Amino acid sequence: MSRRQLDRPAGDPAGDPAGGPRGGTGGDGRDDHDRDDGCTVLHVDMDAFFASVELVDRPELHGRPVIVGGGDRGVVLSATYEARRFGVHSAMPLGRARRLCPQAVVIPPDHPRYADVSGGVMEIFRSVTPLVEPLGLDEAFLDVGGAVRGLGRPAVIAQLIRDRVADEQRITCSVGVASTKFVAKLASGRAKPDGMIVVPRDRTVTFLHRLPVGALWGVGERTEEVLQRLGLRTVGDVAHTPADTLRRALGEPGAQLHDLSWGHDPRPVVPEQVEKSVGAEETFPRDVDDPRVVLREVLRLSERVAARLRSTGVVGRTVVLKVRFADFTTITRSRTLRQPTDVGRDLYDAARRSYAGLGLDRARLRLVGVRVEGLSDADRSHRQLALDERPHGWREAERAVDRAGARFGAGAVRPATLVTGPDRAAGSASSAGSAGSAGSAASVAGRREAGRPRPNRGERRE
Ligand code: DCP
Ligand code: MG
Repeated sequence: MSRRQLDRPAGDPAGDPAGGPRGGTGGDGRDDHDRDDGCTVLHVDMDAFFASVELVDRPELHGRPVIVGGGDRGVVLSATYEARRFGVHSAMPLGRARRLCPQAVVIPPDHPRYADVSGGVMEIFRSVTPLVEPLGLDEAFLDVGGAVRGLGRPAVIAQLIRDRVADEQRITCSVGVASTKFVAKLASGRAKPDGMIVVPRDRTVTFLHRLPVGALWGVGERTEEVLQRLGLRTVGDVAHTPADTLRRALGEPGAQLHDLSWGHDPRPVVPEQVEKSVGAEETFPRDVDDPRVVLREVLRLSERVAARLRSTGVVGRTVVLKVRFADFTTITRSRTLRQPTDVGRDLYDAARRSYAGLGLDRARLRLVGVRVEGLSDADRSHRQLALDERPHGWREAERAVDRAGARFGAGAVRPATLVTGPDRAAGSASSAGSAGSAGSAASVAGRREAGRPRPNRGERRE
Protein backbone atom coordinates (compact mmCIF):
# COMPACT_ATOMS: atom_id res chain seq x y z
CA MET A 1 0.00 0.00 0.00
CA SER A 2 1.53 3.29 -0.94
CA ARG A 3 1.22 5.72 1.87
CA ARG A 4 4.02 8.18 1.42
CA GLN A 5 2.06 10.40 -0.86
CA LEU A 6 4.32 13.28 0.01
CA ASP A 7 6.85 11.49 -2.17
CA ARG A 8 4.55 11.50 -5.14
CA PRO A 9 5.27 13.75 -8.06
CA ALA A 10 3.01 16.74 -7.69
CA GLY A 11 0.31 16.86 -10.28
CA ASP A 12 -2.05 19.67 -10.95
CA PRO A 13 -5.48 18.46 -9.98
CA ALA A 14 -6.87 21.95 -9.87
CA GLY A 15 -6.15 22.39 -13.52
CA ASP A 16 -7.44 18.96 -14.40
CA PRO A 17 -11.01 18.81 -13.17
CA ALA A 18 -11.70 15.58 -15.01
CA GLY A 19 -9.13 13.57 -13.14
CA GLY A 20 -5.47 12.85 -13.63
CA PRO A 21 -2.66 12.24 -11.22
CA ARG A 22 -3.36 13.24 -7.67
CA GLY A 23 -0.44 15.13 -6.36
CA GLY A 24 -0.14 17.29 -3.32
CA THR A 25 -0.86 20.70 -4.59
CA GLY A 26 -3.91 22.83 -4.76
CA GLY A 27 -2.51 25.55 -6.91
CA ASP A 28 -0.13 25.77 -9.76
CA GLY A 29 1.64 22.46 -9.76
CA ARG A 30 4.26 23.23 -7.14
CA ASP A 31 4.40 21.27 -3.94
CA ASP A 32 2.31 23.15 -1.41
CA HIS A 33 2.88 21.02 1.65
CA ASP A 34 5.06 23.68 3.22
CA ARG A 35 2.57 26.44 2.42
CA ASP A 36 -0.03 25.41 4.93
CA ASP A 37 0.01 28.45 7.26
CA GLY A 38 -3.50 29.00 8.52
CA CYS A 39 -4.74 25.85 6.80
CA THR A 40 -6.12 24.41 9.99
CA VAL A 41 -9.12 22.59 8.54
CA LEU A 42 -8.65 19.01 7.41
CA HIS A 43 -11.23 16.94 5.57
CA VAL A 44 -10.41 13.25 5.73
CA ASP A 45 -12.33 10.66 3.70
CA MET A 46 -11.60 6.95 3.40
CA ASP A 47 -11.04 5.68 -0.13
CA ALA A 48 -13.66 3.21 -1.40
CA PHE A 49 -14.46 2.62 2.25
CA PHE A 50 -16.58 -0.55 2.36
CA ALA A 51 -14.60 -2.14 -0.47
CA SER A 52 -11.25 -1.29 1.14
CA VAL A 53 -12.33 -2.84 4.42
CA GLU A 54 -13.25 -6.03 2.57
CA LEU A 55 -9.80 -6.11 0.97
CA VAL A 56 -8.10 -6.11 4.37
CA ASP A 57 -8.78 -9.83 4.71
CA ARG A 58 -8.53 -10.59 1.01
CA PRO A 59 -5.16 -9.26 -0.12
CA GLU A 60 -5.42 -11.43 -3.21
CA LEU A 61 -8.12 -9.08 -4.49
CA HIS A 62 -5.89 -6.00 -4.40
CA GLY A 63 -5.72 -4.41 -7.84
CA ARG A 64 -8.90 -6.14 -9.00
CA PRO A 65 -12.32 -4.60 -9.50
CA VAL A 66 -14.28 -5.21 -6.31
CA ILE A 67 -17.82 -4.12 -5.56
CA VAL A 68 -19.59 -4.17 -2.22
CA GLY A 69 -23.28 -4.32 -2.85
CA GLY A 70 -26.42 -6.29 -2.88
CA GLY A 71 -28.27 -6.57 0.39
CA ASP A 72 -31.78 -5.19 0.53
CA ARG A 73 -31.38 -2.41 -1.97
CA GLY A 74 -29.53 -4.34 -4.68
CA VAL A 75 -27.25 -1.42 -5.47
CA VAL A 76 -23.53 -0.75 -5.45
CA LEU A 77 -22.54 0.64 -2.07
CA SER A 78 -18.84 0.97 -2.72
CA ALA A 79 -16.52 0.11 -5.60
CA THR A 80 -12.75 -0.02 -5.79
CA TYR A 81 -11.09 2.41 -8.14
CA GLU A 82 -10.33 -0.52 -10.46
CA ALA A 83 -14.09 -1.12 -10.80
CA ARG A 84 -14.77 2.58 -11.28
CA ARG A 85 -12.66 2.55 -14.41
CA PHE A 86 -15.45 0.49 -15.97
CA GLY A 87 -18.01 3.15 -15.07
CA VAL A 88 -19.21 1.48 -11.88
CA HIS A 89 -20.19 3.88 -9.10
CA SER A 90 -22.11 3.83 -5.86
CA ALA A 91 -25.93 3.81 -5.94
CA MET A 92 -25.86 2.09 -9.36
CA PRO A 93 -28.09 -1.02 -9.63
CA LEU A 94 -25.94 -4.07 -9.13
CA GLY A 95 -27.17 -5.69 -12.35
CA ARG A 96 -25.94 -2.75 -14.36
CA ALA A 97 -22.60 -2.79 -12.56
CA ARG A 98 -22.18 -6.49 -13.35
CA ARG A 99 -22.87 -5.83 -17.01
CA LEU A 100 -20.33 -2.99 -17.11
CA CYS A 101 -17.70 -5.02 -15.30
CA PRO A 102 -18.44 -8.76 -15.46
CA GLN A 103 -15.08 -9.65 -13.93
CA ALA A 104 -15.76 -7.66 -10.73
CA VAL A 105 -15.84 -9.58 -7.47
CA VAL A 106 -19.09 -8.72 -5.68
CA ILE A 107 -19.13 -8.93 -1.90
CA PRO A 108 -22.21 -8.50 0.31
CA PRO A 109 -21.92 -5.76 2.92
CA ASP A 110 -20.81 -6.41 6.50
CA HIS A 111 -22.07 -3.28 8.26
CA PRO A 112 -20.96 -4.12 11.82
CA ARG A 113 -17.45 -4.51 10.50
CA TYR A 114 -17.53 -1.10 8.79
CA ALA A 115 -18.83 0.48 12.00
CA ASP A 116 -15.92 -1.09 13.86
CA VAL A 117 -13.33 0.28 11.46
CA SER A 118 -15.09 3.64 11.46
CA GLY A 119 -14.79 3.73 15.26
CA GLY A 120 -11.07 3.05 15.00
CA VAL A 121 -10.60 5.79 12.43
CA MET A 122 -12.55 8.35 14.46
CA GLU A 123 -10.46 7.41 17.48
CA ILE A 124 -7.32 8.29 15.52
CA PHE A 125 -8.84 11.65 14.61
CA ARG A 126 -9.80 12.36 18.22
CA SER A 127 -6.34 11.51 19.47
CA VAL A 128 -5.12 14.40 17.29
CA THR A 129 -7.79 16.97 18.19
CA PRO A 130 -11.08 17.03 20.08
CA LEU A 131 -12.50 19.19 17.26
CA VAL A 132 -13.72 16.36 15.04
CA GLU A 133 -16.96 16.71 13.09
CA PRO A 134 -17.88 13.36 11.55
CA LEU A 135 -19.98 13.59 8.39
CA GLY A 136 -20.62 9.89 8.09
CA LEU A 137 -18.93 6.60 8.79
CA ASP A 138 -15.88 7.35 6.70
CA GLU A 139 -15.31 11.09 6.69
CA ALA A 140 -14.83 13.98 9.07
CA PHE A 141 -13.68 17.56 9.35
CA LEU A 142 -10.91 18.23 11.83
CA ASP A 143 -9.79 21.58 13.17
CA VAL A 144 -6.11 21.04 13.95
CA GLY A 145 -5.35 24.64 14.97
CA GLY A 146 -4.76 23.59 18.56
CA ALA A 147 -2.69 20.53 17.66
CA VAL A 148 -0.06 22.39 15.65
CA ARG A 149 2.15 23.17 18.64
CA GLY A 150 2.29 19.59 19.79
CA LEU A 151 2.30 17.70 16.50
CA GLY A 152 3.56 19.99 13.75
CA ARG A 153 2.19 21.84 10.76
CA PRO A 154 -1.21 20.92 9.34
CA ALA A 155 0.31 19.06 6.38
CA VAL A 156 2.47 17.06 8.78
CA ILE A 157 -0.58 16.24 10.89
CA ALA A 158 -2.48 15.23 7.77
CA GLN A 159 0.29 12.86 6.77
CA LEU A 160 0.47 11.50 10.32
CA ILE A 161 -3.24 10.71 10.15
CA ARG A 162 -2.84 9.03 6.75
CA ASP A 163 0.00 6.91 8.05
CA ARG A 164 -1.87 5.91 11.16
CA VAL A 165 -5.05 4.98 9.29
CA ALA A 166 -2.95 2.85 6.94
CA ASP A 167 -0.96 1.24 9.76
CA GLU A 168 -3.80 0.60 12.16
CA GLN A 169 -6.74 -0.07 9.87
CA ARG A 170 -4.95 -1.18 6.67
CA ILE A 171 -6.99 1.12 4.46
CA THR A 172 -6.13 4.36 2.70
CA CYS A 173 -7.70 7.77 2.99
CA SER A 174 -7.41 11.10 1.26
CA VAL A 175 -7.03 14.44 2.97
CA GLY A 176 -7.73 18.02 1.99
CA VAL A 177 -5.89 20.69 3.97
CA ALA A 178 -7.24 24.22 3.67
CA SER A 179 -8.38 27.28 5.55
CA THR A 180 -12.10 26.51 5.26
CA LYS A 181 -14.32 23.43 5.38
CA PHE A 182 -15.63 23.91 1.89
CA VAL A 183 -12.20 24.05 0.29
CA ALA A 184 -10.83 21.22 2.46
CA LYS A 185 -13.65 18.94 1.30
CA LEU A 186 -13.11 19.83 -2.33
CA ALA A 187 -9.41 19.20 -1.93
CA SER A 188 -9.82 15.75 -0.38
CA GLY A 189 -12.14 14.77 -3.22
CA ARG A 190 -9.58 15.83 -5.76
CA ALA A 191 -6.77 14.07 -3.91
CA LYS A 192 -8.46 10.67 -4.25
CA PRO A 193 -7.46 7.95 -4.06
CA ASP A 194 -4.76 7.77 -1.41
CA GLY A 195 -3.62 11.35 -1.73
CA MET A 196 -3.45 14.67 -0.03
CA ILE A 197 -3.83 18.20 -1.29
CA VAL A 198 -2.91 21.38 0.53
CA VAL A 199 -4.62 24.50 -0.72
CA PRO A 200 -2.59 27.44 0.59
CA ARG A 201 -4.70 30.30 1.85
CA ASP A 202 -3.45 32.68 -0.82
CA ARG A 203 -4.14 30.18 -3.59
CA THR A 204 -7.68 29.38 -2.54
CA VAL A 205 -9.27 31.56 -5.18
CA THR A 206 -7.05 30.23 -7.98
CA PHE A 207 -7.86 26.69 -6.88
CA LEU A 208 -11.58 27.36 -6.83
CA HIS A 209 -11.99 29.37 -9.98
CA ARG A 210 -10.87 26.62 -12.31
CA LEU A 211 -13.40 24.10 -10.98
CA PRO A 212 -16.76 23.42 -12.65
CA VAL A 213 -19.78 25.04 -10.98
CA GLY A 214 -20.95 21.62 -9.81
CA ALA A 215 -18.08 21.63 -7.31
CA LEU A 216 -19.73 24.43 -5.31
CA TRP A 217 -21.36 23.30 -2.11
CA GLY A 218 -25.10 23.02 -2.56
CA VAL A 219 -25.09 22.98 -6.35
CA GLY A 220 -27.18 20.04 -7.43
CA GLU A 221 -28.51 19.24 -10.86
CA ARG A 222 -31.22 21.91 -10.84
CA THR A 223 -29.00 24.75 -9.71
CA GLU A 224 -26.38 23.66 -12.19
CA GLU A 225 -28.94 23.93 -14.98
CA VAL A 226 -29.82 27.49 -13.95
CA LEU A 227 -26.16 28.45 -13.83
CA GLN A 228 -25.52 26.85 -17.21
CA ARG A 229 -28.41 28.86 -18.66
CA LEU A 230 -26.71 32.00 -17.41
CA GLY A 231 -23.59 30.80 -19.23
CA LEU A 232 -21.74 30.10 -15.99
CA ARG A 233 -19.57 27.01 -16.27
CA THR A 234 -16.76 27.46 -13.78
CA VAL A 235 -16.61 28.68 -10.22
CA GLY A 236 -14.65 31.63 -11.60
CA ASP A 237 -17.63 32.51 -13.82
CA VAL A 238 -19.86 32.55 -10.74
CA ALA A 239 -17.35 34.69 -8.84
CA HIS A 240 -17.34 37.30 -11.58
CA THR A 241 -21.12 37.53 -11.76
CA PRO A 242 -22.71 40.18 -9.51
CA ALA A 243 -24.21 38.68 -6.37
CA ASP A 244 -27.52 40.42 -7.17
CA THR A 245 -27.78 38.61 -10.50
CA LEU A 246 -27.24 35.29 -8.75
CA ARG A 247 -29.76 36.20 -6.09
CA ARG A 248 -32.35 37.05 -8.74
CA ALA A 249 -31.79 33.70 -10.44
CA LEU A 250 -31.53 31.49 -7.38
CA GLY A 251 -32.78 33.43 -4.37
CA GLU A 252 -30.67 33.83 -1.24
CA PRO A 253 -28.60 30.67 -1.95
CA GLY A 254 -27.34 32.48 -5.05
CA ALA A 255 -25.63 35.07 -2.87
CA GLN A 256 -24.14 32.28 -0.77
CA LEU A 257 -22.71 30.69 -3.90
CA HIS A 258 -21.07 34.00 -4.68
CA ASP A 259 -19.44 34.01 -1.23
CA LEU A 260 -18.26 30.42 -1.64
CA SER A 261 -16.83 31.16 -5.06
CA TRP A 262 -14.49 33.66 -3.39
CA GLY A 263 -13.56 31.13 -0.73
CA HIS A 264 -15.65 32.73 2.04
CA ASP A 265 -16.95 30.00 4.31
CA PRO A 266 -17.09 31.03 7.95
CA ARG A 267 -18.53 27.74 9.24
CA PRO A 268 -16.46 26.35 12.12
CA VAL A 269 -15.74 22.68 12.69
CA VAL A 270 -18.40 21.64 15.20
CA PRO A 271 -17.47 18.58 17.24
CA GLU A 272 -20.04 15.94 17.99
CA GLN A 273 -22.36 16.64 20.88
CA VAL A 274 -21.02 15.69 24.25
CA GLU A 275 -22.10 12.16 25.01
CA LYS A 276 -23.90 11.10 28.14
CA SER A 277 -21.33 8.43 28.90
CA VAL A 278 -18.12 7.00 27.55
CA GLY A 279 -17.29 3.34 27.93
CA ALA A 280 -15.34 0.39 26.66
CA GLU A 281 -15.76 -3.31 27.18
CA GLU A 282 -14.06 -6.50 26.13
CA THR A 283 -15.17 -10.06 25.65
CA PHE A 284 -12.44 -12.49 26.64
CA PRO A 285 -11.54 -15.09 24.02
CA ARG A 286 -11.94 -17.68 26.80
CA ASP A 287 -13.79 -17.23 30.07
CA VAL A 288 -11.45 -15.96 32.77
CA ASP A 289 -11.46 -16.69 36.51
CA ASP A 290 -8.09 -15.22 37.48
CA PRO A 291 -8.62 -11.86 39.27
CA ARG A 292 -5.20 -10.65 38.12
CA VAL A 293 -6.18 -11.10 34.49
CA VAL A 294 -9.53 -9.44 35.08
CA LEU A 295 -8.00 -6.47 36.86
CA ARG A 296 -5.36 -6.00 34.22
CA GLU A 297 -8.13 -5.81 31.67
CA VAL A 298 -10.04 -3.37 33.87
CA LEU A 299 -6.91 -1.20 34.03
CA ARG A 300 -6.51 -1.26 30.28
CA LEU A 301 -10.16 -0.35 29.71
CA SER A 302 -9.88 2.44 32.31
CA GLU A 303 -6.88 3.89 30.47
CA ARG A 304 -8.70 3.68 27.18
CA VAL A 305 -11.85 5.32 28.49
CA ALA A 306 -9.82 8.07 30.18
CA ALA A 307 -7.94 8.78 26.95
CA ARG A 308 -11.26 9.06 25.21
CA LEU A 309 -12.54 11.50 27.86
CA ARG A 310 -9.44 13.64 27.44
CA SER A 311 -9.64 13.66 23.68
CA THR A 312 -13.25 14.87 23.85
CA GLY A 313 -12.48 17.41 26.56
CA VAL A 314 -14.81 16.03 29.20
CA VAL A 315 -14.51 14.60 32.71
CA GLY A 316 -16.84 12.17 34.46
CA ARG A 317 -17.87 11.43 38.03
CA THR A 318 -19.56 8.06 38.07
CA VAL A 319 -17.60 4.95 37.22
CA VAL A 320 -19.62 1.89 36.25
CA LEU A 321 -18.05 -1.57 36.23
CA LYS A 322 -19.83 -4.17 34.14
CA VAL A 323 -19.26 -7.88 34.54
CA ARG A 324 -20.78 -10.65 32.46
CA PHE A 325 -20.49 -14.19 33.78
CA ALA A 326 -19.95 -17.31 31.71
CA ASP A 327 -23.69 -17.97 31.80
CA PHE A 328 -24.33 -14.45 30.35
CA THR A 329 -25.74 -13.05 33.60
CA THR A 330 -24.65 -9.43 33.61
CA ILE A 331 -24.31 -7.06 36.56
CA THR A 332 -23.10 -3.48 36.96
CA ARG A 333 -21.74 -1.62 40.00
CA SER A 334 -21.31 2.16 40.13
CA ARG A 335 -19.17 4.39 42.31
CA THR A 336 -19.36 8.15 42.31
CA LEU A 337 -16.09 10.01 42.83
CA ARG A 338 -15.62 13.12 44.93
CA GLN A 339 -14.23 14.96 41.93
CA PRO A 340 -14.89 14.37 38.24
CA THR A 341 -11.86 12.98 36.45
CA ASP A 342 -10.34 12.09 33.11
CA VAL A 343 -7.49 10.12 34.65
CA GLY A 344 -7.29 6.39 34.02
CA ARG A 345 -5.91 5.65 37.48
CA ASP A 346 -8.94 7.25 39.11
CA LEU A 347 -11.29 5.19 36.98
CA TYR A 348 -9.31 2.06 37.69
CA ASP A 349 -9.30 2.66 41.45
CA ALA A 350 -13.07 3.03 41.47
CA ALA A 351 -13.66 0.04 39.18
CA ARG A 352 -11.22 -2.09 41.21
CA ARG A 353 -13.10 -1.30 44.42
CA SER A 354 -16.37 -2.21 42.77
CA TYR A 355 -14.81 -5.46 41.60
CA ALA A 356 -13.50 -6.26 45.09
CA GLY A 357 -16.96 -5.44 46.47
CA LEU A 358 -18.47 -8.20 44.33
CA GLY A 359 -16.50 -10.79 46.34
CA LEU A 360 -16.21 -13.11 43.37
CA ASP A 361 -14.61 -16.38 44.28
CA ARG A 362 -12.97 -17.25 40.99
CA ALA A 363 -16.26 -16.98 39.15
CA ARG A 364 -15.76 -17.39 35.41
CA LEU A 365 -16.17 -14.12 33.53
CA ARG A 366 -16.96 -13.68 29.91
CA LEU A 367 -16.77 -9.90 29.63
CA VAL A 368 -15.75 -6.83 31.61
CA GLY A 369 -16.54 -3.21 30.89
CA VAL A 370 -15.80 0.21 32.32
CA ARG A 371 -18.06 3.18 31.69
CA VAL A 372 -18.05 6.74 32.97
CA GLU A 373 -21.21 8.76 33.41
CA GLY A 374 -22.00 12.21 34.78
CA LEU A 375 -19.87 13.96 32.17
CA SER A 376 -19.05 17.63 32.26
CA ASP A 377 -16.79 20.06 30.51
CA ALA A 378 -13.14 19.41 31.44
CA ASP A 379 -12.03 23.04 31.31
CA ARG A 380 -14.54 24.16 33.89
CA SER A 381 -13.78 21.25 36.12
CA HIS A 382 -10.00 21.68 35.93
CA ARG A 383 -10.35 25.30 36.93
CA GLN A 384 -12.30 24.08 39.93
CA LEU A 385 -9.59 21.54 40.72
CA ALA A 386 -6.93 24.23 40.51
CA LEU A 387 -8.85 26.20 43.12
CA ASP A 388 -8.95 23.13 45.31
CA GLU A 389 -5.20 22.71 44.77
CA ARG A 390 -5.44 19.01 44.35
CA PRO A 391 -2.26 18.07 42.50
CA HIS A 392 -2.56 15.14 40.18
CA GLY A 393 0.65 13.73 38.73
CA TRP A 394 -1.26 11.04 36.89
CA ARG A 395 -3.00 13.55 34.67
CA GLU A 396 0.30 14.93 33.39
CA ALA A 397 1.68 11.41 32.92
CA GLU A 398 -1.40 10.29 31.02
CA ARG A 399 -1.42 13.42 28.86
CA ALA A 400 2.15 12.59 27.86
CA VAL A 401 0.89 9.15 26.88
CA ASP A 402 -1.87 10.80 24.82
CA ARG A 403 0.72 12.80 22.92
CA ALA A 404 2.79 9.70 22.24
CA GLY A 405 -0.41 7.92 21.20
CA ALA A 406 -1.32 10.67 18.77
CA ARG A 407 2.11 10.42 17.20
CA PHE A 408 2.77 6.70 17.25
CA GLY A 409 -0.62 5.07 17.62
CA ALA A 410 -2.75 4.07 20.55
CA GLY A 411 -0.98 1.67 22.87
CA ALA A 412 2.48 3.06 22.02
CA VAL A 413 2.98 3.71 25.72
CA ARG A 414 1.08 1.91 28.41
CA PRO A 415 1.37 0.94 32.05
CA ALA A 416 3.99 -1.67 32.83
CA THR A 417 1.33 -4.00 34.17
CA LEU A 418 -0.06 -4.19 30.67
CA VAL A 419 3.13 -5.14 28.89
CA THR A 420 4.80 -7.61 31.20
CA GLY A 421 3.96 -10.85 32.90
CA PRO A 422 3.48 -14.37 31.68
CA ASP A 423 -0.19 -14.35 32.52
CA ARG A 424 -1.23 -11.73 30.01
CA ALA A 425 -4.91 -11.71 29.42
CA ALA A 426 -6.04 -14.51 27.21
CA GLY A 427 -2.82 -15.34 25.44
CA SER A 428 -2.32 -14.39 21.84
CA ALA A 429 -5.35 -16.03 20.35
CA SER A 430 -7.15 -12.83 19.54
CA SER A 431 -8.78 -14.52 16.59
CA ALA A 432 -10.23 -17.18 18.85
CA GLY A 433 -12.71 -14.60 20.00
CA SER A 434 -16.38 -15.04 20.43
CA ALA A 435 -18.69 -15.85 17.59
CA GLY A 436 -19.71 -13.48 14.87
CA SER A 437 -17.14 -11.58 12.88
CA ALA A 438 -14.26 -12.80 15.04
CA GLY A 439 -11.89 -13.44 12.20
CA SER A 440 -12.32 -10.11 10.52
CA ALA A 441 -12.36 -8.07 13.69
CA ALA A 442 -9.24 -9.81 14.92
CA SER A 443 -7.25 -8.71 11.93
CA VAL A 444 -8.30 -5.13 12.44
CA ALA A 445 -7.61 -5.19 16.13
CA GLY A 446 -4.84 -7.73 16.04
CA ARG A 447 -1.87 -5.58 15.20
CA ARG A 448 -2.49 -3.04 17.88
CA GLU A 449 -4.01 -5.33 20.40
CA ALA A 450 -2.28 -8.63 19.85
CA GLY A 451 -2.39 -10.79 22.89
CA ARG A 452 -5.47 -9.20 24.33
CA PRO A 453 -9.11 -10.11 24.19
CA ARG A 454 -10.53 -8.92 20.95
CA PRO A 455 -12.82 -5.92 21.13
CA ASN A 456 -16.42 -6.95 20.87
CA ARG A 457 -17.80 -3.59 19.89
CA GLY A 458 -14.92 -1.28 20.49
CA GLU A 459 -15.56 1.88 22.45
CA ARG A 460 -19.14 2.69 22.93
CA ARG A 461 -20.74 6.03 23.30
CA GLU A 462 -24.26 6.16 24.52
N1 DCP B 1 -22.33 4.27 0.88
C1 DCP B 1 -23.58 3.68 0.83
N2 DCP B 1 -24.50 4.07 -0.10
C2 DCP B 1 -24.18 5.03 -1.02
C3 DCP B 1 -22.92 5.65 -0.97
C4 DCP B 1 -22.01 5.23 -0.01
O1 DCP B 1 -23.86 2.79 1.64
N3 DCP B 1 -25.08 5.40 -1.93
C5 DCP B 1 -21.35 3.79 1.87
C6 DCP B 1 -20.34 2.92 1.18
C7 DCP B 1 -19.11 3.75 1.09
C8 DCP B 1 -19.25 4.65 2.28
O2 DCP B 1 -20.65 4.87 2.46
O3 DCP B 1 -17.94 2.94 1.13
C9 DCP B 1 -18.55 5.97 2.13
O4 DCP B 1 -19.09 6.70 1.06
P1 DCP B 1 -18.19 7.55 0.09
O5 DCP B 1 -19.09 8.42 -0.69
O6 DCP B 1 -17.09 8.20 0.87
O7 DCP B 1 -17.60 6.48 -0.94
P2 DCP B 1 -16.36 5.52 -0.81
O8 DCP B 1 -15.63 5.71 0.48
O9 DCP B 1 -16.80 4.13 -1.13
O10 DCP B 1 -15.44 6.01 -2.01
P3 DCP B 1 -14.57 7.35 -2.14
O11 DCP B 1 -14.75 8.14 -0.89
O12 DCP B 1 -13.16 6.88 -2.35
O13 DCP B 1 -15.10 8.05 -3.34
MG1 MG C 1 -15.06 7.61 1.17
